[in-house]
Amino acid sequence: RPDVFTFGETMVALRGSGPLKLGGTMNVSIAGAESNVAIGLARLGHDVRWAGAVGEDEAGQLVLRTLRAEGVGVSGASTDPGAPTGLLLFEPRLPEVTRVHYYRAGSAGSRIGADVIQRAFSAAPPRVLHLTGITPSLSPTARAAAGLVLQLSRESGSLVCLDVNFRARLWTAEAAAEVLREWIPFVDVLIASDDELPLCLPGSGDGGGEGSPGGGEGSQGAKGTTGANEGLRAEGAGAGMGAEWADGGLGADGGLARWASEPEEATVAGGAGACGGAIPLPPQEVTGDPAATVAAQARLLLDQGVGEVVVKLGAEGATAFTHGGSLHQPAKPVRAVDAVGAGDAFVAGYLSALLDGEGPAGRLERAVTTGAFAVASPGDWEGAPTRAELGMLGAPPGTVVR
Ligand code: KDG
Repeated sequence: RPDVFTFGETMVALRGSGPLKLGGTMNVSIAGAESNVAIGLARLGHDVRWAGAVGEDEAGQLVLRTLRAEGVGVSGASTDPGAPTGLLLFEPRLPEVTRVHYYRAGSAGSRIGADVIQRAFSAAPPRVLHLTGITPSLSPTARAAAGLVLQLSRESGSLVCLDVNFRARLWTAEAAAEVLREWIPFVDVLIASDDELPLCLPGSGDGGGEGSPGGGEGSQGAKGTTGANEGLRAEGAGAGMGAEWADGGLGADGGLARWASEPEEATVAGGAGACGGAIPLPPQEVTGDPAATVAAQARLLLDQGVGEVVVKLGAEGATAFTHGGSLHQPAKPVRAVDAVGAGDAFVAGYLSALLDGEGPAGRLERAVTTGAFAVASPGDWEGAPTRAELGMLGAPPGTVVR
């Protein structure tokens, strides 16, 4: 079995060094939350497969060539002659605030269909399926594909990891909540920032029962974006997460069996949230104490069947919750260069340690480390560490590795 299968939209990414309207030069690369995770895992030596669609264009070739060069399996990827590869512009506006401009409505990646994904998944069911909440926002077909692969994972015994990754520029909180709540019963490891948790909790009037995650086409899907969407993404320094399990409850085996009942990034400038916008849904259980609110929300999700809830708390670090207890780990301090992609790096580190059979502390430690590498390096995935490089973090300033 491959270690990890993931799918989603990967775009050409152009990164400037200041305000876009002033012109100047841009760096050309690729970006996509799921392929960022895939590259992070491949750098750490895992067998990881990515599926998704690119246009029949040079941009698509850049995506596939880069993923291949990084050791990510792309045999399940497809080419759509009828649509272009999507485009993403990153505009750094402040040291810790990056503005994102999407040109992806109607792109090849957004038109991905369930049949292609089913073939890619079924060719080699993985130990772990990794999905993000970006994919269902792209189109009804992308949403259906994700729903189908969730179902297939259950049938094949693959562990399911979901990173909420709410993107306010792509859909509304209400539309996201409708999908995420449907998916929650299929999720083993849920990763979310604290402000994303309410999107996953049962809303008033929900039946709460477990149905199919398929998501009928034509139901609330993507917002139907037209051309450019802009978003403010503020991700910060230090991917958080050492410390205390209330009782060591995550299951020391670190095994990949579905947990019977069993974790991005960083400081968020101005409290904007990892998704760059306020999420207007009210938390289901609000107390005067934010930490208690998060813990209560995480418990509700555990009650919904999630094995483990990993909550990213920006500069405060991250906390993982299970039925057995909770573990908080502070962020690793690094000099922030570009925090975009830190959450994906965090997921890659977390899953890598999980695949290695590490216990909760080890998973969080690696997640924090890979997240910190991303924050300290320009680009979405370029700074991802190899296994041999993991120990570099924390070396004293001026260290030269000879
Ligand atoms: O996490 C970083 C990615 O989210 C970003 O680089 C591109 O996938 C992306 C998106 O949709 O925002």
